[in-house]
Amino acid sequence: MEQTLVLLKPCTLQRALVGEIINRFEKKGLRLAGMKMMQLTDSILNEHYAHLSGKPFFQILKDSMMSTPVIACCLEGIDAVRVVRSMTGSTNGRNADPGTIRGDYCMSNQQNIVHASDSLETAAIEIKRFFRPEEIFDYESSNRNYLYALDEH
Ligand code: IDP
Ligand code: MG
Repeated sequence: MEQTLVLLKPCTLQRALVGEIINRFEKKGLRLAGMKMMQLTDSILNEHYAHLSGKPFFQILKDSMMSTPVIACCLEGIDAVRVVRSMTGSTNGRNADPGTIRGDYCMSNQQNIVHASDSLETAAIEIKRFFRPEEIFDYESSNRNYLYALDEH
């Protein structure tokens, strides 16, 4: 099973969409392996958004991500990284396809509801960045044989 990291951004808490977004992932069949509220810091955001450090919006992005706590989720499933990215949609909510989270819930390029890991390698790094090992849970799920066929495990 793959694991991927999702952050529910401050805009999602402010707009009271936390339950609705988590509901989408749950309904899809992704399993929560970890979830917590946390206040992000400049240093974790410098790491997390290092690929954007030269961009003019870098500071605004970091300030926005620190404006309230976020909800960090570790989601698990077969092909979870790709599935969650496709449910998330394009970065800019105005361009994201209807039916995706960003396409359905936002109008912004930056206040775009969720962060989602973009590759298996990134997901492993990001889960470690936001969770301690004991905060990720491997528990029995009774519906596994109904979420997946026996030969998909
Ligand atoms: P992603 O979240 O779709 O993976 P990235 O390029 O990794 O997109 O950018 C990380 C975050 O930085 C985006 O989710 C968004 O909040 C913000 N961002 C990216 N590009 C822009 C931009 O051109 N203007 C403003 N904010 C941006
Ligand atoms: Mg990204």
